[in-house]
Amino acid sequence: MTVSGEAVHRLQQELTAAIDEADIQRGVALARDALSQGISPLDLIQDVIRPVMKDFGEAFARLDIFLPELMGASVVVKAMQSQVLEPAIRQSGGNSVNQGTVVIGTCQGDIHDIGKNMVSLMLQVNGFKVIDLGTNVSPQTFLDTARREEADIIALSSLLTPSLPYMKDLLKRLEGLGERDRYMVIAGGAALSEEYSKRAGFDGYSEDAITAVEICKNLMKQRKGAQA
Ligand code: B12
Repeated sequence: MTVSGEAVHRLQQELTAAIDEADIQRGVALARDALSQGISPLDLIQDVIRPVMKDFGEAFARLDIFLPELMGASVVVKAMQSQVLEPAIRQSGGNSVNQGTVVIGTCQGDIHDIGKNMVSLMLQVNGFKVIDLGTNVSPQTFLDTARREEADIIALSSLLTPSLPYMKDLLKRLEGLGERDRYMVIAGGAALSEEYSKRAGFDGYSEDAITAVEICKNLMKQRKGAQA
C-alpha cells in the first residue's frame, strides 16, 4: 500500500509527540495502529521513523535538545521496533532458500544500531544467513568473522563520521591480504552517501533496508554468474 502524504505527516507528528513526552506506550500504540491501517512496517520505518529521528538528530546538533532526549527518542523507537515491527516483519517473511552469508555490524566507535538491526532482520527474512556482530565492531573482527563463516558479503553500518575511516580500513586490509575479491562489501548509514561509498570503493550502498536486500541479492547473482 502506498502511504498518503497526509497519513505520513500525521504519523510523524504523533511520533514526535510520543518522543517529546517520552511515552513508550504511545509509540508502540502508534506503530500498532499504523500496521492495522495497512501501512507496512518498512514504510513506517522509512517514511515516519527515519525522518522524525533525523529531525531529532538535527535538533541535537543545534543544541536544542541534549543527549538524554536523544536517548529517550531511541528508547521509544526501539520499543516500537521490538514489540511491533520486528514480529510483523518476521511473520510476513519466509524465504527458506539460502541466499548467501552476510556478516553485518556497526563500525568501530559507533553504537547506533536501530537501522542496522532493520537491515539485519530484512536480510534474515529474505533467506540470508546473517551473522550480526552488533555495534562497535573493529575491521579485524569483521575480517576474522568473514573468514571463519566463509561469508559472501560484509555489510557495514556507520552513523558517525569518525567511524568512516574504519570502513575504509577494512577495504585496505582486504586489498593488502589479496582478499578483496573474496568478499563483497556494502555500506550504509547516515554518515555515508552514495557518492562517498562509490569513491571509497564499496560494492553497494543503500539508505534503506529493502534496497539493501535487493543489492545483496544482485551481488549474489553476479557472484554465482562469475563462478558458473
Ligand atoms: C538515535 C540516535 C542516537 C542514539 C542511538 C541509539 C541506538 N541504539 O541506535 C544515542 C542516543 C545512543 C546516540 C548517541 C550518539 N549520537 Co546519535 N543519533 C541518533 C539519531 C537521532 C537517529 C539514528 C536512527 O536510529 N535513525 C533511524 C534508523 C531507522 O535509520 P538509519 O540508522 O539511518 O538506518 C537506515 C539506513 O541508514 C540504512 N542503513 C543503516 N545501516 C545500514 C547498513 C547497510 C550495510 C546498509 C546497506 C544500509 C544501512 O537502512 C536503515 C533502515 O532504513 C541520529 C540522527 C540521524 N540523522 O540518523 C543521531 C546521530 C547519528 N548521532 C550523532 C551523534 C553526534 C551522537 C553522539 C556522538 C552524541 C554524543 N555527544 O555522545 C553519540 C555517539 C555514541 C557512539 N559512540 O556511537 C550524530 C552523528 C554526526 C556525525 N556525522 O558524526 C547524528 C547524525 C545526530 C546529529 N545530526 O548530530 N545517538
